[in-house]
Amino acid sequence: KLDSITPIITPFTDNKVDKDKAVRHGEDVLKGGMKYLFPAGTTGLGPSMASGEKHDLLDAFAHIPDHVILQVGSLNLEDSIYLAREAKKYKIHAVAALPPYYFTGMKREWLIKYYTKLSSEYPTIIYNYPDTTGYNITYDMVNDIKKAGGDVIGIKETTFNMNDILNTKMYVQDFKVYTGPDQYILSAYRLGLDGFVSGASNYGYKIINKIIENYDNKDGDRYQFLLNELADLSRKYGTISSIYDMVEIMTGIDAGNPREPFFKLSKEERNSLEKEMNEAFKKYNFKP
Ligand code: ELE
Repeated sequence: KLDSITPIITPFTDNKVDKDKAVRHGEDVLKGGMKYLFPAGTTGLGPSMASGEKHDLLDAFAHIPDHVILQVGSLNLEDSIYLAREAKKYKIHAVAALPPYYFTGMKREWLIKYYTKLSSEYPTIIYNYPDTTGYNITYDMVNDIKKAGGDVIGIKETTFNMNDILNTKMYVQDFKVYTGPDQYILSAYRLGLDGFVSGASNYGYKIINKIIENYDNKDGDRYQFLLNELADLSRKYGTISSIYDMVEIMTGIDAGNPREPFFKLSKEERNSLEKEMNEAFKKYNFKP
C-alpha cells in the first residue's frame, strides 16, 4: 500500500484555528484509511497562516505525531526553521516545505542551500508546486541537495508534468515521490510511485479506498473519474472553501469555516453543490 496523505483543511472559528474541529476531522480521515495528515499545505491555507497558527496545528495533533507531516515553508526562513525545530520536539513524521516563492530570479544554488539548511533541522519533504511558486524543483536539484548533505526524504509533486515526476523517481535514490493532483492517485499506483497527496481525501477517502482496491482493473478508473468530477465541482463552487462543505456532506463532520480572503459558501451554493455531488454519485454508481 502506498503512502496516502491528506492535506487537511484548517477549521477556523472567529478567524482562529479551531483545534478541536481539526482533531475531529483529522482523526476521521485517518480512521477512513489515510496514513498521514499534512497540515498547513495549500488546502490547509498554510501560506496565509502565521507561524503561531501553524504551531497550533502541531499542538492539535501532538497525540498522533507519527501521522503528521507539517508544511513549514514560508517566505520567512527563520519562521520555517523555528517550526522545523518544533517538529523535532513533537517527533512528527517529517516536515514539508514549499521553496522560497514570490521573488523571481532566485538562483538555483540558493534554492539548493535553502533546502539543505532547512532539512538539516528535520527530515524534509520538498513541496514542488511550480505553478504557484514559480520554481520547479527537478531531480538534478534534489540530487545536489542530497550531495550537499540535505536530509530531504521525498517530494510532493503538484504538477501535471508526469515526465518530471518519473525522472525524479528514476534518478533519485532512496527517495519518496508523491503525486499532488487529485487526478493522479490511480497513476501513482500504476506507475509504481511511493504515494499520493490528495485534497479530495478530506471528504472522499471512501472513494480513494475503492481506487486503491481496484487499481489493477477498470473499477479503479471509474472511481478515479468520480473523484476527478468531485474535485472539479470543488473548484467550480469555490476552491478550498467548498471542501469544508463537502466534508460535512460526505462525512457528517463539522470542519468549521475557511478564513478570508476565502469565503464560506452560501446556503444556495451549498445546496446546489450537494445536488451536483449526488448526481455524480449516481452517474458512477457510488453509494456514499
Ligand atoms: C494539492 C494542492 C493543489 C494538494 C496541498 C496539496 O493542498 O497542499 O487545486 O489541484 O491546484 O496538490 O492543493 O490543489 P489544486 O498537496
